[in-house]
Amino acid sequence: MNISRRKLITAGLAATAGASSLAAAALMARRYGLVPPDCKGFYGPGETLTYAAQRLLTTHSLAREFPRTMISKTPFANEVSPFKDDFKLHQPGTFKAWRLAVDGMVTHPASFSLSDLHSFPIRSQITEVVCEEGWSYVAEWIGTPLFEVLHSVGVLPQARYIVYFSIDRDWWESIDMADALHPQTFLTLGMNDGDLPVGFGGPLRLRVPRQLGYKSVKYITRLTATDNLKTFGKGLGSASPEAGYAWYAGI
Ligand SMILES: Nc1nc2c(c(=O)[nH]1)N[C@H]1C(S)=C(S)[C@@H](COP(=O)(O)O)O[C@H]1N2
Ligand SMILES: [Mo]
Repeated sequence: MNISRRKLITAGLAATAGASSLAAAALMARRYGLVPPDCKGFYGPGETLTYAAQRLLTTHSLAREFPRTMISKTPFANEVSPFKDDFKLHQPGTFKAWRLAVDGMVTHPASFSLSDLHSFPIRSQITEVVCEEGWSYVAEWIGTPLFEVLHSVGVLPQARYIVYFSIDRDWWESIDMADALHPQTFLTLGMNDGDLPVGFGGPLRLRVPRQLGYKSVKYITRLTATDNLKTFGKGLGSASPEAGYAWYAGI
């Protein structure tokens, strides 16, 4: 999409939202394929407007990165559900048997060990985790950009979303390809120069720094590429909208 067309649609979205109803803006977003999976219901038109406007304006933007001096001295690990036996089997130790399955709309479905993941290019970023409850912290995250792994399995061009699942069963999320291929979206293996502690999602966490903390799911075991989110859970794109939170949580 060229800039002037993008500007035109954005202006159109803003104008229709301002002038009359959000529903009119949502109609327009639908015409351009900018509708999030949780577009129905009371908050639907608002969600659509947020997602569509963000995608048109900020496709290539980076989440803010911080200098090393701003790394939080005491980062806060949010509480997670009690670990079940399948996780405890991996603890304590080096998570030698941990696997990340990658399947769905890919040419070469694969299952990666942590050391397989370490053989991809490793990058680091100092970004903030922002919880919807109002707290945040800054940390260094070390890992391989998700796009490296997606390229290696050959994601089909028809894929529109990456759905990701945790061993922590209730947690699963999805992101569109703009975020999945974004250079700051990391399969995270380390934090602040060390291994990723279990409290912060170790051994493997997907960091999505352009969205709120709840999209950065801990204990990732599977990724799947799809063109349709309707077949997952209640069809709203992830566990969050099922609990009343937005699927798209851009910051
Ligand atoms: N598997 C799993 N991932 C999760 C959560 C969780 O409870 N389980 N909490 C989420 C929420 S709501 C936030 S704000 C962040 C918190 O990250 P932190 O524990 O590193 O502070 O993790 C997210 N990822
Ligand atoms: Mo959160």
